Amino acid sequence: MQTAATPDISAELRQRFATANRVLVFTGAGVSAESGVPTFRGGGKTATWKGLPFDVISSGAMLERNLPAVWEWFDYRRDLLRSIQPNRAHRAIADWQDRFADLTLVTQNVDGLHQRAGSRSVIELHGNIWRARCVICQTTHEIPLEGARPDACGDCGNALRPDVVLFGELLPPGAFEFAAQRAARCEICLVIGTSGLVYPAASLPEIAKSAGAFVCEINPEPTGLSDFCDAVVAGNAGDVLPQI
Ligand code: BV8
Ligand code: ZN
Repeated sequence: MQTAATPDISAELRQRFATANRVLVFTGAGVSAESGVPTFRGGGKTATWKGLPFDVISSGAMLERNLPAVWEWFDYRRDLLRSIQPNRAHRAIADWQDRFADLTLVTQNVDGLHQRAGSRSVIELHGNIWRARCVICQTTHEIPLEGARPDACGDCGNALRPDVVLFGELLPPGAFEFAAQRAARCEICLVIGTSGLVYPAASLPEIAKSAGAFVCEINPEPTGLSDFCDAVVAGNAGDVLPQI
């Protein structure tokens, strides 16, 4: 059994990494787990809120019914994030921007930790917890790391909502299409810290694979995507990424 500190990285993966130009990195909650952000479906700390399962409180239907409850859930999560730092996995991915000619980072996460670690152009398929959006004119407002969030739209005075894609809601226009285009061109697709259950995001590795990319999963657990990956490195992202 490999210990966490010596993940099993094949010579083939190293070789491909050494020669690749176009790399797509696809991340999920697992890349933030070592920073202390609870994942949604792994381990004991599955996210529920006041007895409501995650995909109920984080749904478009709940937002329509009870916006204040959804704000309370997101305010709570932002409070947790205030004292959380990016981890070695986020930093390794940020370093790769200068290592590959053409690196695309696509994340399902809303925590903004990739940006705080120095990643520049991040495709956020599910939005960002540090942004609010007007329910009427769609104007977005940054939410400061410290201090209260704006409670009404600065342009039209109407209510704001989290600028996050909830279950049953459409992804930001163009975000998925752009990510799919990049997935169809990449040589290597790294699938890091995702259970691969949420669509359409989870179809990106399949798009990369069918376009001929070498797909490698990095996750301590097997997932629904593991079987079609060309390589699987069983380990924590914070241990594995700095060693690839
Ligand atoms: C859409 C923002 C189309 C919110 C998120 C029924 C009703 C409504 C919709 C559906 C339905 N059935 C299916 C759907 C579609 C639904 C979907 O796919 N549901 C799944 C669950 C069945 N998708 C949608 O609703 C999407 N929209 O389809 O619209 C449409 C068409 C017409 C009309 C209307 C709509 C929108 C999906 C976006 C939902 N929002 N987040 C919030 O954060 O509160 S998704 C949410 O799950 C997070 O963003 C998260 O990132 C994402 C995926 O989870 P993962 O990132 O994979 O995290 P998870 O905890 O699952 O796994 C962690 C992994 O990390 C594990 O494998 C673990 O082993 C690993 N790990 C742990 N530690 C480490 C590690 N790995 C590495 N290192 C470690 N240290
Ligand atoms: Zn407005």
